[in-house]
Amino acid sequence: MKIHDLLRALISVSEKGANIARIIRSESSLLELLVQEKKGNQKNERFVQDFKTLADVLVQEVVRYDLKEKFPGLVDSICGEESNKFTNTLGDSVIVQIQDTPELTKRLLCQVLDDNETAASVLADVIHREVVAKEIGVIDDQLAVDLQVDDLGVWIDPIDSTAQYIQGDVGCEMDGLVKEGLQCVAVLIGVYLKSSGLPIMGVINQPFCRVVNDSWIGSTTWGVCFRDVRVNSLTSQTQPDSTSSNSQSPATEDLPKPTILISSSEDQHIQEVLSKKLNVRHVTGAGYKLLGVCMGRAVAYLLTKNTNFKWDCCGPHAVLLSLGGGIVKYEDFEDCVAFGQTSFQSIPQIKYHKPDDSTARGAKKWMNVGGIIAYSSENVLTQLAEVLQKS
Ligand code: 2IP
Ligand code: CA
Repeated sequence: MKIHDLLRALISVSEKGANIARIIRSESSLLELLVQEKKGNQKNERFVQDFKTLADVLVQEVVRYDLKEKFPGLVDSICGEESNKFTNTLGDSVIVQIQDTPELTKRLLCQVLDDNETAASVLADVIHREVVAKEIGVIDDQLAVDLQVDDLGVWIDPIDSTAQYIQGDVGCEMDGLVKEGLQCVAVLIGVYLKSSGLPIMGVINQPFCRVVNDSWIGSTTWGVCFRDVRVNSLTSQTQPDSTSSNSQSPATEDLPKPTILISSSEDQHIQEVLSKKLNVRHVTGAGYKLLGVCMGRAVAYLLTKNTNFKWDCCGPHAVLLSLGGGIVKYEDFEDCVAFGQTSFQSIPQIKYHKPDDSTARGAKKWMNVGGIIAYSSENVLTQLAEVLQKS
């Protein structure tokens, strides 16, 4: 398999996932299911207590099914955020997997959707609809490099920012970023090497990027960082790094403060420290914050807590590496700062092949323990260290 074959497949399957996400919000029969909360008796004997879980699982399973069809060797190496096993209160289980025909998929969906034929049929139709990948064009030559299938692992976050997806508000943009809203939703797919644990390819698909004629238009960002191949969909659009020195630049005091993205649940003390030298913005969604850094709308995303996961970071991490940035563990960086280090190249990048905490169970097993710093270039770490050292 060549890099461009897998990349094309990731881009089209992410687009299929994005289509499912958009259709669920635009078809009234499905939207109704998405926003309704089943309570009390209504939950009894049902497989899907909340349709949002099914929406997540469907996107994940479509990605799994399509990749498996194209690259059978990948089948046991594709992992996602969600479990595809639905169990009702009577203890019966249904495994949601895409079937080989729309009719069979519809029949399976009917089981978990309480015989809602309309919803099952709309979903089966979009799941089996062919999506053609956007052309990745002239860079194909650079991407004609062989990959060893048995060394590849895939992480899928089918719908990142699920809460924003359900709420369905349109976020108001300021300097190219929204605080919250449908724009924060992302389908994230990352490929890593099992041998090194490092990401090599990633796709960030924003199903709800902007509204044109009352319809949502999506946007896809991708990147590859494998051996000496560094290619991405952004390079020509990336903003100049506001932290790099340039003799033509205005005096430092005239420069706007660089932007750093954080979660609204971030530790208060660190927020105060960062605010002294940086423009701190609360933005929802791990994937959306990482996309913001990739697009040059912020120089970094800092998270001190254990609240994000391998599937949140793997795809965007590959894009950042392709741009000369990266993602390291916040605690490792903090230690270097405490020791007065000024170079941060020795800090290992976050890895994706094994749990950070091998004793953890369930989703926690795949938590990024010790927080993260995602950065657009090495200079950003130096600048952040100065800010933290002075605190
Ligand atoms: C969530 C989602 C949240 C994010 C959290 C992720 O993923 O991206 O928005 O928290 O880290 O795990 P925050 O917005 O505070 O950064 P999901 O929606 O897939 O559960
Ligand atoms: Ca997520």
